[in-house]
Parts: sequence; C-alpha cells; structure tokens
Amino acid sequence: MAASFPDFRTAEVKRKTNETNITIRLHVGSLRATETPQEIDVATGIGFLDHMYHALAKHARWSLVLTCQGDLHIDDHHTAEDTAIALGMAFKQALGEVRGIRRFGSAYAPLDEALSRAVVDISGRGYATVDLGLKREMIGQLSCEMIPHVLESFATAAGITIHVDCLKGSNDHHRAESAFKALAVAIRDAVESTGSDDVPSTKGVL
Ligand SMILES: [Mn+2]
Repeated sequence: MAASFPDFRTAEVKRKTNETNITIRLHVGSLRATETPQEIDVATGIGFLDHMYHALAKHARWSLVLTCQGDLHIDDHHTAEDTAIALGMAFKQALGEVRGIRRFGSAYAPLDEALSRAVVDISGRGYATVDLGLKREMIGQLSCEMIPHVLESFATAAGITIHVDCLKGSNDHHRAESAFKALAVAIRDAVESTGSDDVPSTKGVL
C-alpha cells in the first residue's frame, strides 16, 4: 500500500468473514510538524460511515486507508460493526505497548449548533458509554442505531475506555459528526508522547 506510511505506530489489518472483507492500514500520528502528511482514503460502501471515519482519522492525526466489501445487500450492520472492530484492532496494534503517552484525553467539539464531549482512557480495557441522542432512523445509508454500536465496537477492539456524549444540537448529522470529532481530538491527546518512557499506570503495565 502507500509508501508514505511511517514504519512506527503503523499497523496493517486484514479481516475476512462470510459477511465482510476488510483491509486497513493505519498510522497513529501526532501533532509534531515533522510527521509525514496525512493520507486518508476510506471506502466502506456506506457514504456517511466513510465520512465519520474520515473525520475521526483527520482530527486524530491518523493516516488511514480502509477498504471494505460487505454484505450491504442485507443491511449496513455487518459492514459498520466489522470495520469498527478492525479499526480498533489496527489502533491497538499500531500503538503497541502503552508507554510514554499521556494515556488520558478529553475534548469538546462543536459542529455549528451541535456540541459533543469525548473522554478517553488508553486503559487496556475496552469499555464504551455513548449517548448521542440521535432521532432519525438513518443518516444517508447508515442506521443511526449503528453509530453508537460502531463506537462501542471500536473501543472494545482497541482496548480503550471511551465516554462520548452529544450535549446538544438539533441536526443529527451535526450531532454525529461532532461526536466523532470530539473522540478524535481526545484520542489524539491521549496518545501524545510525554517525552518519557514511563508506563502511565500504578500497575506498571497497561
Ligand atoms: Mn452487532
């Protein structure tokens, strides 16, 4: 795949089942100016899901190439859930041993009238509470019920704890997008290097 991906904090995941066939290349970048430019190319077959993953990658400073051929003739469920699982696996693999990072991150992100908050702990334990208060059945070709499911599946596979809440907003597209952006910024901060080699846990391991 793309030659521009650095060889550190980079993972490649292939996940194939009877329902989906996914390839992911992920580089977990940082705010440092010396980083190579981001490369983001997401194609799941579900436009709004691509939009959310693109927002997550962009604002988390990831490079991400993700393709999925899923059973969209059934519905969006397997494609949405499985790409989130594979992305979580890639994140965990790319990050490697949790050492020398901040571990905790939190962020608010607005999108016009909508405002979301995300709190992240690179804990080694997958856990998610997600309250987005979405009212529509679908946004584009993505069921609104799948949006929390995507975030939960990602967190579980990544082994991280996330609390994501949309605090206000009248437009479901805005509410969802602000949630992914808040999560992105919180993750970006949580994985930022502290400059030390310390394991950020009283247990000595994460
Ligand atoms: Mn499911």
